[in-house]
Amino acid sequence: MSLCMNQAVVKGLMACAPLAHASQFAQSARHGALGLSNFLALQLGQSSTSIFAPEGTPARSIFGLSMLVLAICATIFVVVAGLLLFTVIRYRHRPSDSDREPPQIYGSNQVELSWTVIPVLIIVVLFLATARIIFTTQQAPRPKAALNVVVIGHQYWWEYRYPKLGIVTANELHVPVSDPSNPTPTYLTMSSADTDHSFWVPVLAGKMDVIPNKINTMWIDPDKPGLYLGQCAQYCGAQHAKMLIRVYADTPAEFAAWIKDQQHPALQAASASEGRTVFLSNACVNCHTVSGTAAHGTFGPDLSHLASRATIASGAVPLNQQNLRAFIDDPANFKPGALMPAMHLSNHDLDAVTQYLMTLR
Ligand code: HEC
Ligand SMILES: [Cu+2]
Repeated sequence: MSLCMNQAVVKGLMACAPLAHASQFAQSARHGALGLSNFLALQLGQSSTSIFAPEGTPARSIFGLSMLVLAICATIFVVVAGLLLFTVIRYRHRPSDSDREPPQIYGSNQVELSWTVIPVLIIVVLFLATARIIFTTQQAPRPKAALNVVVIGHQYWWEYRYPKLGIVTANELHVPVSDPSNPTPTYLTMSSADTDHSFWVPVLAGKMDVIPNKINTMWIDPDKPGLYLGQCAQYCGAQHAKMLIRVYADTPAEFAAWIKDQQHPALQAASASEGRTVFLSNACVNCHTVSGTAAHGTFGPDLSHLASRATIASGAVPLNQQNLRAFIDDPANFKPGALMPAMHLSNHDLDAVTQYLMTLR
């Protein structure tokens, strides 16, 4: 985990420090350590996927730990580099030096003990601090009010199932905001339908691998309402980069309303009956489910409430009539390599089916 965390820090640094910030960085660095920590908090905290701006318990404890690791490593760097610099300058070659070799010292218990014992102590501290965070995160008592969501990774989209609520949705995860005085964390039970994926919403928690034939679990407890972004963090194929994660932390009222909407069977608007016929008479039904119809496919995302989502194709593009039509016409318009074939519908059918799907709130 500590290795993982270091990777996270490095990745976060690389991902969140665009070049435009380089000059500000230099400026802050000149103001010394305080400037640097301000820089980290302000500049890196601005990115919506910054590991330096945690908004939930697991992410916050991981952030604390990574700051400790960073501080210890920075101290070691300063001490070692300082001693090296001192030695290089103080004992540099001078014209007055003789060419004779200086006396060679073989074996020094003091020196050898110090460079064995000190690193061992540092490793023990890092190990204990990391183990403590792993245990407090994994063994945290699970409150009764906790929500359970099953997360299934697919090439290149996310399936979310709420077994107790009878809800199935895709790509946009809704969870209740968790009030620290009355926590309602969301427990994720995760597996994969095909290959390895990794669920990572940096502001909420660490990464969790999503692996076929294995069930992994994690929990999140966003304490502010809002949208939290993430990304599949394990290379899983051609469109891995467009396997985005959107977690909506809803207020209790919003969440209750969302549940109610999702529990309704899909709308059967009379105005869209032509598009429904196109949908039901094409291969769409083999891959997609629309509740209350004959479409029970599970290879692709559940479309029963497609129009209640803000994006399509796992966060690749915003949902609107134009994007939806272009996607159904040929998914490669946005996601070359997506596992939905271009269905070669006529323009007329394409318009009708797009209109139908836009009614599925
Ligand atoms: C062979 C299976 C297959 C068929 C047939 C198929 N799809 Fe898909 N569809 C998928 C997959 C897989 C995805 C997920 C693509 C991604 O995001 O990577 C998808 C995604 C979608 C999405 C975006 C859903 C979302 O929540 O982002 C829509 C809309 C959609 N399909 C509509 C249709 C329509 C309409 C038809 C019929 C004309 C159809 N599909 C036929 C497999 C299929
Ligand atoms: Cu993936």
